[in-house]
Amino acid sequence: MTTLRPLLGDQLTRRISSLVDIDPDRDVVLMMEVMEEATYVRHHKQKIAFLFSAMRHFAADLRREGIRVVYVALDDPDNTGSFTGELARACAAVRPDRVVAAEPGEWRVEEAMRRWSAELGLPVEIRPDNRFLCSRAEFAGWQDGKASLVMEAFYREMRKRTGLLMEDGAPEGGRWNFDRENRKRLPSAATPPPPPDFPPDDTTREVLALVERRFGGHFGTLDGFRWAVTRTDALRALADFVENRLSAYGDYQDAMRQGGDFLYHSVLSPYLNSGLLTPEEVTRAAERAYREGWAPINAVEGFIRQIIGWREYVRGVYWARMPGYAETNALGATRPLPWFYWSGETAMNCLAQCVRGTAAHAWAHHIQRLMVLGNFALIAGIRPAELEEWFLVVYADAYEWVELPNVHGMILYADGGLLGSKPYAASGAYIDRMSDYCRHCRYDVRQRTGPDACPFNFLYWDFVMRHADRLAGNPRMKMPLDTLAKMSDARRAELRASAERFLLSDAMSPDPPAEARPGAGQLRLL
Ligand code: FAD
Ligand code: DLZ
Ligand code: SF4
Repeated sequence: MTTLRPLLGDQLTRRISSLVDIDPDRDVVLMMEVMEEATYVRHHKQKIAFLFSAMRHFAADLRREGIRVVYVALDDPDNTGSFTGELARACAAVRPDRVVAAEPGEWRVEEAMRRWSAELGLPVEIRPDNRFLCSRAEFAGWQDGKASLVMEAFYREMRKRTGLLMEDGAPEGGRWNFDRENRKRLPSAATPPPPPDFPPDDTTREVLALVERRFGGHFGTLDGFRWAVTRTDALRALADFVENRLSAYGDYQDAMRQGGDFLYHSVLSPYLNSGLLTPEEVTRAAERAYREGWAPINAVEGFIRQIIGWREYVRGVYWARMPGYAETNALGATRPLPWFYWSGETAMNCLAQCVRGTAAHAWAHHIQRLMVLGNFALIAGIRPAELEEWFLVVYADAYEWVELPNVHGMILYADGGLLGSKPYAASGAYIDRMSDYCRHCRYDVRQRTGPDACPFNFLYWDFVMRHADRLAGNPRMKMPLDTLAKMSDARRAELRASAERFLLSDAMSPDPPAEARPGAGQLRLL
């Protein structure tokens, strides 16, 4: 019996369920570079280049093992441009008895996969995606009947299940969570060692040229492409993080610095999400560092929580709540996304820095995504679908299963609090406390109203005023609501007027400036 095994671009692990029982003498693996996937949103150029190069290297590894691979390159003249079209073409050539695939990461693709059997007239088996520690079915069982889904409760279950950082059934260090220790400012003398660069080989250079040629107008730059594109190099990136940055990861997890794009973060998300690294090996490597005494508990617990807690949890929420999850807009946000999210051209230095880093690396660290890029969109009332598309486009680690719950739920509170217990809204004071961005900014973070006031300040209070009724019962919003209650009417009116002036100004325009529009020369995308 011949089995055709389609393998998607984010399933690049030899241990994926669709390959575990492969018969190299009869079976065929199908890998496809297709326009539909490259353009359903206009992904950052580095995201496309990273995946195409990693796919080509993975196909070469399979072939070295003696496995037959049908690899459809983007420029193949017969390429139909879609997974379904390419699967039909491969079926006509290979004539398999059946098709075996692993669950995809996105609802959109799974809908197409569910139609494959009828369209091809062949048995199609879709196996559980074993790149995660908690299956969709297990998560569905855990969340069943719960009105709100508390990540910390899920995380503790995962600690017990995996045995990570557990000692005789109790959490290592006597506590489940060391987050309180993980909010330090970065001292000016600290010099975080940068993550390693992996210079492009011939395959990557070919892909970079292809991407520039076919996707030159997409967001971002290919200059300085630094990603590992093989499992061997991804393992090197993991070892480098554990050796050089993990020990300070906890302390400075929430810190930001002008020009410091990576700080002590692992920068492993593109590898985890494409299959080059597994969550087991990454978390075990961190745990080993703790047991061998190179990294403290607050760093290792914090890092492991992101992976077996947040990562598994958001993926569980996505599959348990789709497709309805994407449709809600609990705060009724309708403002279009300002153009500066694409150009980086804004006088708000924190936002300019985060967009610049995103364009340069197709990556930004968590607190930049959460407290700068996300927080601004929340308090300015940006329409969820527009911000979701932006986050899906710009990051090399972005797939809908992880992007959507983070943006729709954690950032925008568009799910009405299913995922987060309160909106992550903050004024400029938070950004000032955790970074040096404000020192380089044209706005004054200490002023709350007027032309020089930091826009995060009046937008924050305007947000609290707009949603005061809805947030009134939330104990985590008590402090700002009490402060608001003590404010005079005149003060409130001033804050509202500053917010309104700013929101209606050119600074918030969703359109590129006239000189950057097509027809007025090259469209300026960073
Ligand atoms: P580290 O800080 O070193 O953390 C280790 C790992 O934990 C990460 O590699 C990642 O796999 C996992 N992780 C950490 N936080 C989260 C989280 N909130 N959700 C899921 N996994 C997490 N992460 C993505 O992988 N893809 C996305 O599209 C994505 N979009 C985000 C959008 C917003 C608005 C926010 C607030 C967060 C988003 N995240 C996303 C989570 C997080 O910001 C990134 O995983 C992290 O910045 C990746 O860098 P790192 O590998 O150095 O992470
Ligand atoms: C993101 C992406 C891109 C840009 N291109 C491809 C591709 O050409 N071929 C492919 O197999 N996968 C690609 N991907 C990743 C897919 O979008 C991803 O596998 C689906 O969204 C399912 O998670
Ligand atoms: Fe951002 Fe406000 Fe600080 Fe400027 S002053 S960097 S806008 S927080």
